[in-house]
Amino acid sequence: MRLDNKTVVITGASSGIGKACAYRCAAEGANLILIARRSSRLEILARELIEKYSTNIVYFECDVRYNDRVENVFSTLSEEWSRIDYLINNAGLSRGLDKIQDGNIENWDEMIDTNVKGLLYVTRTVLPGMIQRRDGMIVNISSIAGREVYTSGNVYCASKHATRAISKSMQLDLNGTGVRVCNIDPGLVETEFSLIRFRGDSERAEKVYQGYTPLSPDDVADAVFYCMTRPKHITIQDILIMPTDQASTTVINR
Ligand code: 8X3
Repeated sequence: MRLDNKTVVITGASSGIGKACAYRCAAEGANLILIARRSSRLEILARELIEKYSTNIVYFECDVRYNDRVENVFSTLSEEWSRIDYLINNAGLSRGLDKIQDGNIENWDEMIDTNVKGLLYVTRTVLPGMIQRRDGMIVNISSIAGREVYTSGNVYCASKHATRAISKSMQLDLNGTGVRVCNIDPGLVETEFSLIRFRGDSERAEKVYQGYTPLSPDDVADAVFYCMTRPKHITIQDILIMPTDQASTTVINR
């Protein structure tokens, strides 16, 4: 099954897992609505994908922390883009790795506002159309940190536990509507995740992925694509995808 004539929204599409999903969906024939904070990157990505796969793409600079901006993106979509088949809620980030007693309030706000509230805002905006058509799928990219906590992971882990709870809640609330919800929890994926967490400290960030083979963004995009292409009577509710060398958030064979 390909994604020909399907429209896919991807948040956090400018890098990492979001970008890999954009590549995979474009390769499979989907039309893409790409959303991220960094529009210069989206512009380059859109150009590459159009050149390579001749797919239809629109992109929007939008910080999902702000509901009015999210609503504005979707209200400006033309008729041909208004039927959204898939929403990949990927936008998310981590800031800092500090004990809770040393926590930085701005970091906490940014993680909770993006990972939890941003996901809710986009979902709330896209869902009515899916419910009306009795068709659609939401894929929430959460994390192993949504299942376990680790020292100094506190608020990031809390935000991902929330994502997981929201996925489960959506599965309950949307039961019978025809809308499917998949939750994907990756372990360590080599992306800009750690560079952003450590605010550009590349030496510290690189260490996170040394001495073992982490997941690649394409590995996760592959799992997302698997969920997206199941027949309509099947929902993959939950996937935990880990590097073979990672047994838990803290047990890694380096
Ligand atoms: C990222 C995985 O273990 O660094 O979501 O929190 S972890």
